[in-house]
Amino acid sequence: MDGAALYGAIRAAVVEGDAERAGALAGEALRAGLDPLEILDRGFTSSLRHVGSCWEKGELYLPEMMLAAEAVKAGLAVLKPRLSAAGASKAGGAAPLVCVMGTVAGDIHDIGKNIVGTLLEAIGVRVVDLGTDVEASRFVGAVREHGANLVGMSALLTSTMPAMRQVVEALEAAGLRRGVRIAVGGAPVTKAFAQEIGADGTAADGMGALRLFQSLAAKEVPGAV
Ligand code: B1M
Repeated sequence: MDGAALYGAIRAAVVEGDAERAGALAGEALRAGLDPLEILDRGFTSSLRHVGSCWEKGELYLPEMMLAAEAVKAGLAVLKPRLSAAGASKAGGAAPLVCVMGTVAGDIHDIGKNIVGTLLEAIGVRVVDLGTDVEASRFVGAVREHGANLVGMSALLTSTMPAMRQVVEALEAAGLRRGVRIAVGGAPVTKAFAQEIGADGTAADGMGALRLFQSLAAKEVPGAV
């Protein structure tokens, strides 16, 4: 199969929620010499966005969206080692940094967070992944426990975006805010929102997140503890 046919097949596998086929196609696309970041973006995440808009229009049911997400995860698992290499070569360098990362309270979307985490690890950042539905107090505890100097939050729902502000406030209340740089992201998050809640920046995609974290790390980050 050529590139266009592979991307078509990946889209079909994601829409049909066929995780086994999605994983196999990710491997086939790598063997065909396609760029892992492009496979992720053109093949998998754009298909998931398509699934999301079909669901919004009532053309798909929630279980179908869940299966589509599982298919993307299967593809991501195959791409992960090669994505790490791509992230390292495109971003360059290595930084002795610790990032506490999580999807905020009330939100269980984790695909974007996992992609960002994978790329960060590729440039030498130690990522402490707290998972999904993470309360502000857990971010605070993890920053303290791991001496983190970076915090990354993800939110995909407009209703869970306010939880990001709560994390910033909780870090302030714990006296940890000055020691960390905070990045926020996820489809509904804007630059204006990031500024409004007192975060240090946001990015629209994985490579943007890498650039953001690198520029934040270049500023003086004393560490939380
Ligand atoms: Co959800 N969902 N979902 N969902 N879901 C959305 C977000 C939605 C936009 C769909 C739609 O209406 N079109 C909508 C939100 C509407 C809104 O709030 N305005 C929605 C809804 C409503 C819901 C439920 C409420 C549905 C329901 O139950 N009735 C429910 C909520 C559950 C909850 O969280 N409490 C729900 C559930 C689910 C599934 C479980 C089925 C599944 C998630 C599976 C999983 O993640 N394990 C799911 C999915 C798959 C989606 C869509 C289709 C795709 C999300 C995704 O993974 N995108 C989504 C539609 C859409 O986004 N268009 C949708 C791919 C991913 C790579 O992109 O996460 O944006 P993204 O990450 C990007 C960037 O944003 C950025 O880089 C990443 C890589 O490029 N980025 C960062 C992300 N985090 C970053 C952090 C950074 C920097 C950059 O710094 C720290």
